[in-house]
Amino acid sequence: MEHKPLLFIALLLFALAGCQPAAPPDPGDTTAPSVTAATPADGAVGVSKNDAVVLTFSEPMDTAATEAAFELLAPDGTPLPVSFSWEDEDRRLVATPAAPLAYSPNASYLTYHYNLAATAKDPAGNPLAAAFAAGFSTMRLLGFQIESEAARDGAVTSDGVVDAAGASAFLGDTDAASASRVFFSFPLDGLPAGTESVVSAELRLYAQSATGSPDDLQYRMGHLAYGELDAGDYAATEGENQPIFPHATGTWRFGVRGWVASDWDGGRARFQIRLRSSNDGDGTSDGYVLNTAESADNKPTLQVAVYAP
Ligand SMILES: [Ca+2]
Ligand SMILES: [Ca+2]
Repeated sequence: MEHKPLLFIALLLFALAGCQPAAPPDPGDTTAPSVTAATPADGAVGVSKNDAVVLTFSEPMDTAATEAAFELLAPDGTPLPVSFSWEDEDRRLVATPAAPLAYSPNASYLTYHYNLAATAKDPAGNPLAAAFAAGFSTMRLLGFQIESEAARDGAVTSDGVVDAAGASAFLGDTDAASASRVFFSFPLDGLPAGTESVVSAELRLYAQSATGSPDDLQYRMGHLAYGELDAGDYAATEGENQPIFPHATGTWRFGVRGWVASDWDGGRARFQIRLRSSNDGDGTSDGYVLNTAESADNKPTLQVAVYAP
């Protein structure tokens, strides 16, 4: 008989220790939980393909019931598989799509929806005050034609002559020791704010005529940032440059996605290039006459497609 109180205390301690990890629902909680924040916000545009849906609640939630009440719907209404995680002591639900979201292949919006039914509840069993619903749109593929900047395109010769105002610019050699290089500059500040990536970029130049034997020379195109056009740009240090093989008058097309993307991603205001040639030393002028932005037609252009809001 004398041992009974000790045994009771031991059992009580054991029971308390066993109970501690699982806090029981608060029977006094009669307050319905609510959604206090949600991203992407209803009506958001330009959502990235890897973004998760995040719902923040006014109190910790019954995670199983809340996950069961959630759905993410594709633009055609098909439910999409998601994986769930919880943050802030079960007050914030992160629903990550199992596969990246799709982007619109044109200027139309692709709109996704997500819903949380009122069967979501807190641990005391109080259901959500009201069902929650929102819709958002992902990035769109948008195309732009950008014209070369008249004040920044033109020719610079090895003799230091700068011509930024002419309606044409000569690419080639001028005598045994001299040559002329051409420059083009395309502003990127017309691309939409929030542009996520440059999908494609094609440079279109127009050679209106040829001089001498242009095929006797080799040509290269270099990526550089020359700012305003001045005499020092003739020999300015360029980044990457690549051989080009024009071999005819008419429209020249060059894929320049990597260069334009690096300018955009680097926050630069414009995409600038220089074309130059070798000198065959025959003492006569050889090369091509290219249109500039001052030309009446067939202006130099950059055709760009981007993923943007
Ligand atoms: Ca010009
Ligand atoms: Ca020559």
